[in-house]
Amino acid sequence: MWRRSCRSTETMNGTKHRTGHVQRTRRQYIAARGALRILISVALAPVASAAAPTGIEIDHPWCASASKGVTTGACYVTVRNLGTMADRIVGVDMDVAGHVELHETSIANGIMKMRPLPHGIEIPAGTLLDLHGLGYHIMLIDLKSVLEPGRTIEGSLQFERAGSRPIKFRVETSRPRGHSHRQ
Ligand SMILES: [Cu+2]
Repeated sequence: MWRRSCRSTETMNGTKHRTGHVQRTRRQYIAARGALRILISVALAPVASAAAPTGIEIDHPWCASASKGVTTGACYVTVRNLGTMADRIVGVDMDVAGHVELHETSIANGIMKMRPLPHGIEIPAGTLLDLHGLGYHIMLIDLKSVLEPGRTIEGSLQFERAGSRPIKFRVETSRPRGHSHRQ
């Protein structure tokens, strides 16, 4: 094991040294190209693994119903991270609204406040994130249509590691806890 790592270090140093020269023989050029190809495949490896299943499971995606004239809405989802590494929700896409944000609700001195979460929401490995239970919500701003109960709203959640996951939110009559997004 030690011998292998020692040898690979030597090879890397040797390649670095060769590519540092301006004038190279054809053989050296081919060797450098080969090294470059290996570097590219190493660089692509994390991207490939990010697209592979990461143990993210999505459960009960739903949006609160919103009648005609209402311009904002809220959607919720439960996410399980069954993987061995933390992941993070970094974005939400939903065509039903002009603008979509991840929000956190808090109540201070009896006044309800919402704040956007520009850095998303972390989901540590082996944990369950219930947006509804934690005071988080997906905020729909400038709703383009009525959210009638039973309707399916298509969208996607972007995860830092797991990538983009398509989601079908079902519109329900349940009201968001703590506050309403009705105006
Ligand atoms: Cu909000």
